Amino acid sequence: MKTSDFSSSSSPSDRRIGALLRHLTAGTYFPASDNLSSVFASPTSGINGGSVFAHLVQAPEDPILGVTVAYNKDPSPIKLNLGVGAYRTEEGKPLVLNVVRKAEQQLINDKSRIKEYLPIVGLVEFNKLSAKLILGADSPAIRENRVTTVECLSGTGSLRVGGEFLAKHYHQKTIYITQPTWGNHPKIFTLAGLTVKTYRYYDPSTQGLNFQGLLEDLGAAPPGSIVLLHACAHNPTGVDPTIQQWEQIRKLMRSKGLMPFFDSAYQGFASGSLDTDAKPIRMFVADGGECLIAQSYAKNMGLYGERVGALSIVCKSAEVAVKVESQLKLVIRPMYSSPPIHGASIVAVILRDRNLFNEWTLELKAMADRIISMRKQLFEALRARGTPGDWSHIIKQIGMFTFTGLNPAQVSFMTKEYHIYMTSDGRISMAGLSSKTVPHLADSIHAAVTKAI
Ligand code: PLA
Repeated sequence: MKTSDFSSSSSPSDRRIGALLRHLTAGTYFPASDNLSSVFASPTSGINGGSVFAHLVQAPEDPILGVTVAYNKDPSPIKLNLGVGAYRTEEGKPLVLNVVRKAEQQLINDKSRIKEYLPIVGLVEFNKLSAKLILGADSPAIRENRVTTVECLSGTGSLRVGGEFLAKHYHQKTIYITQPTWGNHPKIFTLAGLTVKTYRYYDPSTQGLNFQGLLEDLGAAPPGSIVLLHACAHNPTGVDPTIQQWEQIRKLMRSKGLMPFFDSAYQGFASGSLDTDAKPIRMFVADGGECLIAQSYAKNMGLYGERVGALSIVCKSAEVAVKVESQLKLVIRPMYSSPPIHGASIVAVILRDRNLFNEWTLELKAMADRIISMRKQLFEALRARGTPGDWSHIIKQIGMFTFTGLNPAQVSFMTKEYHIYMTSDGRISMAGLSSKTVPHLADSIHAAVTKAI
């Protein structure tokens, strides 16, 4: 069929198609003289007329988010999702914080609010308040205008933007991440264009920190390398360095010019205090050196699906910070143009208002306390059952997760026999447990351990 076939046709739709084709053939899409019959006979050109994507293999589900997919398919009434780190109430329900509801109401009532695009860097007030929250209101770096903060798509987006920025503008392209770490870290940084290496962190024999190994590996890293540090509540191990150990890490890293990149996904969730959980970051900032910080409001404000977070880069001078921000904009603009407005507005309302802020800290503390109480209950339940092994790490570990030490076969047994869903590395989200479900989990762990799978 030729282009001209449409122009002589009488039906309005054919005439519209004819006009479209004349437009296309006159432009740069097709040479004007081209016979376009193949466009209509076979819109895409896979083998034997099949899909051009037919060769794709089925990709595996994400190791963490895929657990929820499997959980959703299970019809069992006793099923329990301890995979993804998402807070649940004692009733097993997702929680929207009261302060978040109040902030949203304020936003709805404010008729002057509009839905225009935000600037590339996001909501400016949110950025300022986020920097204050993580660095402290009295931070000299903020006072001296040495910090640039951009709103990003939650923690993940902040890590990705930071990674892309470093890959483009930092002289060292290798990032060291803890062994083990959150499963998305290596993917984020590899796709950002960095080379990912690991440093020793967790010692399975003590179920604690391998501090000696950590110091050795960071000591052997090429000068200037980037080092990813979990600010608090290490995922998946729940093992954090002590403040004294942090100080040693800081001294070593600064002496070798290693670049700290903090992932702060759980501020307030570890200790229940926003300031305590930010301490390691503030120690690094206090020495006047540079660093990057990725913040997430998913967990501490329960804003998971709003995708709200921030990337801060602490620089040596205000002059450098301005240039850094200009380059961050060049990273962000072609990636997603500008970030969403709603979540950042909620956070800004809460952080700017003293009463709402105080209410938030109480709700946050209540979440952290409930998780700590789940740790105690699970530990006690295993002790009561006489489950073989030392389970004291359940109460020693910090934050959302317990790294149980259960192996993949035991995890798969617990899923099959008890409908308990968790990641295959033996991590359980303590935030998904409740007093009602602790006995069921303890039974399943007991069975998995005593059956010696
Ligand atoms: N960094 C760490 C260490 C995390 O554990 C997570 C989330 C993020 C960043 C990113 O969170 P955000 O993008 O939602 O802000 N980890 C979860 C969820 C809670 C996930 O895997 O996406 C987890 O279950 O490990």
